[in-house]
Amino acid sequence: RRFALHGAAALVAAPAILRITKAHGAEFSFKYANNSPMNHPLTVRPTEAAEAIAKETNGKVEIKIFPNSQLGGDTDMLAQLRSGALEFFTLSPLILSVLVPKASINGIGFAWSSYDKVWPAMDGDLGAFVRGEIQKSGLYAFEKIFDNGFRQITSSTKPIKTADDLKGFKIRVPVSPLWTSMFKAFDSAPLSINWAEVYSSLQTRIADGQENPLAIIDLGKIYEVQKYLSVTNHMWDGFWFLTSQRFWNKLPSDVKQVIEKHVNQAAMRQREDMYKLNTSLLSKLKERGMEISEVDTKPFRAKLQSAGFYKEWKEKFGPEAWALLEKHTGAIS
Ligand code: X2X
Repeated sequence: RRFALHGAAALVAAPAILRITKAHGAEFSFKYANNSPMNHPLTVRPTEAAEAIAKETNGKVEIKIFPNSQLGGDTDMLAQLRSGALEFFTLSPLILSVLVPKASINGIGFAWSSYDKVWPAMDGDLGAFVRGEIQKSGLYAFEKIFDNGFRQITSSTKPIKTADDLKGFKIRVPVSPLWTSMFKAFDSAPLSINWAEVYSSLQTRIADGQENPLAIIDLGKIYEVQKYLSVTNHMWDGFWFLTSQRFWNKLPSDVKQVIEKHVNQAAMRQREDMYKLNTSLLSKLKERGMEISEVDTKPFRAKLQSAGFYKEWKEKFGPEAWALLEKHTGAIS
């Protein structure tokens, strides 16, 4: 539809359009989209990268930023990326697993004890394995994964303190088989909903709870519609910076290099921002009125074990991927 409009406008006012194009000077104009708020580091750092890319290419490469699910929910944006309507997009590996099944491996419940284990794995062989799987799907993931964080459970109805409290709990999860499976293993009633609709689904009580890192709970104003927060750290989640090979392979290599360099740098800075947010926001969320529970996570993990969750996913991911995971996390099951 947009192309048609441009075409018509060009017929009517060709000289003006030519002048604008020339003054503007960008030879390549691309879009980067995400699901995150304007002030979230996943928007802020790629915006800086876009500025650095424009500067280094003397304005030849322009990347416009579309945060906050402006272009649609995550699963819509993934479809746009694949069809070529969108050039760059950051997505949780767990949601990406609807296309690349093994991409969700980092999301196994209670696998990671700390970031010290996460980064060497994702920057090393586990991340390389997943990027290889992504490559097979026709997409391309930049080397450095961005951080989302360790996820915590929130609720509007009751504090979640034990694995039993999750029984029958209507919890929103992102659109991803691993997420649904994990909360089914807790005997919860998981609802798959894109982030774009989470606030309203909690407000209207379609779901009673959700789970996310502290940064998104704060910047997404989830505290306005949720009362209780349990520090479960049940999963580590990131965002792959994705493009499609069909698009990417057509770019001149100097352009590719500049983009990749600045995006990978943005990822490293974004990780630092996220670390600061995710380790400092608990007291702020308390001030905002949330009731915080520190929970013993061992029984949660035992519940996943007895429900057969680890066994099932070990088989699904297969021995190669599982061995790479356990090399970094230690034995999981
Ligand atoms: O959808 C979510 O919960 C979020 C914001 O954490 C992701 O992007 C996976």
